[in-house]
Amino acid sequence: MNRIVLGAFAALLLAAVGLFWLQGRAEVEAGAPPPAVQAARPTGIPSADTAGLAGPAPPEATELSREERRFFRYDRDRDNKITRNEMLSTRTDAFRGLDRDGNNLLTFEEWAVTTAERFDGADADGNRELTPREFATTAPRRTSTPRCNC
Ligand SMILES: [Ca+2]
Ligand SMILES: [Ca+2]
Ligand SMILES: [Ca+2]
Repeated sequence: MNRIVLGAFAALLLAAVGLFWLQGRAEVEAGAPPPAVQAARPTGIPSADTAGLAGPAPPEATELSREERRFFRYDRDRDNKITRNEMLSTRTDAFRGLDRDGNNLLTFEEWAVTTAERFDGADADGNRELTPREFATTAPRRTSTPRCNC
């Protein structure tokens, strides 16, 4: 008899647990956020019908005239005026290249440095004179490719 009562009690207990479980699950589903809507994924390469459409023109810089480019080459501070120093500053690098001792004075030797170096290079015996043979080494080199007379 006890077994029957115990079995019935166990069956009622299992039914109660099952009912409780089902009810708890239903409450969780009711409080759950709505399922995310799956956006339709594009397939293949996107395309659009652009016939008859035109986009905005891309930006373009205004073209400077040849004279404006020449002017701005000298106008270093872009104040639309060329000072004497700005005009002469274009010659500074060339002057400094010749002023070997850096004293801001240009001697004849410094000014004629290319010719002086060519003489010194040609004077093989170092006697400060060039023979015709030594002088011949100062001739400009000819290019091996013939010039086109087109
Ligand atoms: Ca200026
Ligand atoms: Ca000097
Ligand atoms: Ca010589």
